[in-house]
Amino acid sequence: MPTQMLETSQPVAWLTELPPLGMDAKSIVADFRRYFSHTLGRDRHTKYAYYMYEALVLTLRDRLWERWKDTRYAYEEDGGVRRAYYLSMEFLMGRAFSNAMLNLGLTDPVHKALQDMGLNMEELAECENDAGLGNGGLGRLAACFMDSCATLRLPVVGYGIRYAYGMFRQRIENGYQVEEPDHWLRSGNLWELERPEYTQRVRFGGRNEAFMKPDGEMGWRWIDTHDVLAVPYDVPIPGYQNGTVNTLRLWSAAATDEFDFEDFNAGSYTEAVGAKNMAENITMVLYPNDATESGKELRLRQQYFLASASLQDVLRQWVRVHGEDFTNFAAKNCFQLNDTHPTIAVAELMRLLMDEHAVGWDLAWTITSQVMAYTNHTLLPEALERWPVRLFRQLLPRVLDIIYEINARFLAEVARRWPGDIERQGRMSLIEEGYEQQVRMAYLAIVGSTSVNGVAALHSELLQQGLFRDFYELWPDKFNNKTNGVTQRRWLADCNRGLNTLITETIGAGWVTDLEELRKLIPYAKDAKFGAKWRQVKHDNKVRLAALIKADCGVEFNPKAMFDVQVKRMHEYKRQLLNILHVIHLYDRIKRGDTANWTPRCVLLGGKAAPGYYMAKQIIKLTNNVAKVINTDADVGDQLKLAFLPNYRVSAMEIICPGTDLSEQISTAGKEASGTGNMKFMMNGAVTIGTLDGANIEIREECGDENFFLFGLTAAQVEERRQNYNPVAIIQSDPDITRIMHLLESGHFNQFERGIFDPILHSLTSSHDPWLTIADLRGFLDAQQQATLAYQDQERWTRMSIMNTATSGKFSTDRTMREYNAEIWKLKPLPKMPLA
Ligand code: 26Q
Repeated sequence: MPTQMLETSQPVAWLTELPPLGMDAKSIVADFRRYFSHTLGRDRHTKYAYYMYEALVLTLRDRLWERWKDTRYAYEEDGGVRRAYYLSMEFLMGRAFSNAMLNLGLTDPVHKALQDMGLNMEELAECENDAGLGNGGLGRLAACFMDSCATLRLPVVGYGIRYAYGMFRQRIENGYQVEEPDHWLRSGNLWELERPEYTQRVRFGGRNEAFMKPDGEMGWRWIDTHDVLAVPYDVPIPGYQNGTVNTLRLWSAAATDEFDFEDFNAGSYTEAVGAKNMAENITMVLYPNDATESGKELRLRQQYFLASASLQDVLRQWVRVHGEDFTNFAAKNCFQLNDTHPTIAVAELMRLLMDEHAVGWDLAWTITSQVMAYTNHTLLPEALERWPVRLFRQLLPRVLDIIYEINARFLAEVARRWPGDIERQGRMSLIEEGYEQQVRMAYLAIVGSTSVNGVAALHSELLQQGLFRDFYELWPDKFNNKTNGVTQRRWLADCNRGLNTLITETIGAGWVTDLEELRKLIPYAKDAKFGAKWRQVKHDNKVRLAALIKADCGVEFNPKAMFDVQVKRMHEYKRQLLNILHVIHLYDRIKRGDTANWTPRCVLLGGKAAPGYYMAKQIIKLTNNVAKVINTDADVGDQLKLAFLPNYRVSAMEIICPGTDLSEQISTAGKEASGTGNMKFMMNGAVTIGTLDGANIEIREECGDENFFLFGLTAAQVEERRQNYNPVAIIQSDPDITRIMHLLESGHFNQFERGIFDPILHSLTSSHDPWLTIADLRGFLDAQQQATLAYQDQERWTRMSIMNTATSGKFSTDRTMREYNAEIWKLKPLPKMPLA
């Protein structure tokens, strides 16, 4: 880490201000050649595409770097512009290469440059590992938000963790999921810039000590701590062809120097190195659960590490400009908490302001509760984060004291509002009593924030009426909805080049930054010539997807068949099982010769199961076993195929969603907060078969009932049905369902693996099945039949497909970010940049 400060050598302007780099093919070729030979030292004997990729990235990177600096300077104007910080344990960025090219406006010049050099773009792009620093929806949402903020020129900084191992890689062995570590940094990461000069120190352990402050008040010191360094790595986030490059700052843990000194001086070299390991463990691995991993100490360390390092970083920048005067802090800063994971920031900001910056409780609380905003992403009560008080006391004693004080003051407010309502105080307390006391992180987030939002209309409504009802009664104005979105740059313009070209030829390119413009396609839905071109693009995308499936699953998908896709994390509430039951039904029909007027289908599933989630893993196994039976049965042939794509990830979705006809969004109503895969499919012209859950409701509102296959109980009906649910009666009274269940129970899909699917069968037939799979099965089979009929009429299907794309404008994160900004952040867009 650099320590020597500049004294006599000052960086004068001409030293750091360079003339703009060329944005044409010729300049790119020149830089590429120089990087390849001079920087990388490669020659004509090179055998690895990676070095070509590296030379190209270095070329692109220079062009990012120069815009990045301009953006940083713009942030500093007028003593610093008001900023928002997006705090998230996950940023599921995927690949950066193609996106950087698109957003820099270099796609065509680089294409030409590579052509001139005789190189293949796809081959080079394949060299990049996905940055898989997230589990699924919540992490990818953060990534889409970053793209939209940069495109809207909003001064937003992302703060996250630079995990050495991202989301595990999934292999399938004998039908079962096997997890492998994702060492994504092995060959380095050209997209990041280490910034050791902004290292922060994060404390753990130790104890609280009281002392008398000069003014006679009592103060607290947190002493005997074990400290860890947080080293930032900055990742550039380019806006779409606007010269703005925002920052994603990812923290990596490192041992402090004194860590080593103490132990080295005691003569224990190995213990010292061991201790170093302990510190650096903090950012070693992403927790692969997309629900809470209860009570894991390392996870709490990660959360505090992110919150503390990020807040200290912001306070450092504040103090550098404003000194220790915090009166304007809330006017210039706000923090969006991506779920409860970084919520400890509420207590940590209180601690830093009071203990490190001598601010009194009242001002510290005014600031904190004005700058924090909380987004909830789940309705499953069991997924609400709770941490044992014992763990807090041991790891973060000073922070725990502050949480207790926040709680005491909060409960006094509750008592003032509802005098004598002890039960309500117990319900609303930040501390859950019981066998083991727990901190309720969601309640800490609500109490400490100025805004609480859900991620789709239904979800926000259910939060207010259910999970957070008491809080909604107390503070109705805090609660609001911000329906999710996805960025159309990655999820249409870049991943679906064919459709991009067709759309742009037809209605111009305005949709890339204003997705509502896709509505201009509506008149073309009835245009036969346009429809034929639309079908051709979809066909080409299906050919590409089929090649991926052939390569990774060994299964042949015929592009003429309907491509029916469900890719997402494996979860019982998402009901991949319901999908499999339909596939078994189709298989059963084929075997019975009930195939008059048949429409061939290729069904694709993909998704990771949390390593400890037994049922989710069994569902993967079932999918693979059913696939094997179907795909090897000569009677079935091309009429039906089933494949499970291993290692579902961002870069796979970029090939999957353009080639999908039918998008499966079939969660139990009231369980999927929003969903965002549903939006990617819609944008790429897939038609949805789905329940009235999450953002499906809004998708259907936008595209129209006639362009959506609806089935299933509503959220309200689901709650009612639980009271008297008898799946066995449903099975017995419906011959189709009887046969499906019989095939499963007879062991037809597990001939030599007796009993392995018993737990699945048991859950399906239990009157306590929380996901009510059998209750929705009849409706699902009927809706699937409707989809089949619609697909047989290719003109009709094409109209539905076009209408889905044409009405997907609402689901751009540009819209989502505008809403966050208008109602929560209130940021002024940065001025137009010189190098747009
Ligand atoms: C928490 C504590 C300890 C370990 C792990 C976790 C953890 C990690 C990830 C808990 C939850 C997650 C991820 C949740 C998630 O992805 N939720 C999804 O968020 C999307 C974006 O809002 C929604 O569209 C989905 O409906 C929602 O399921």
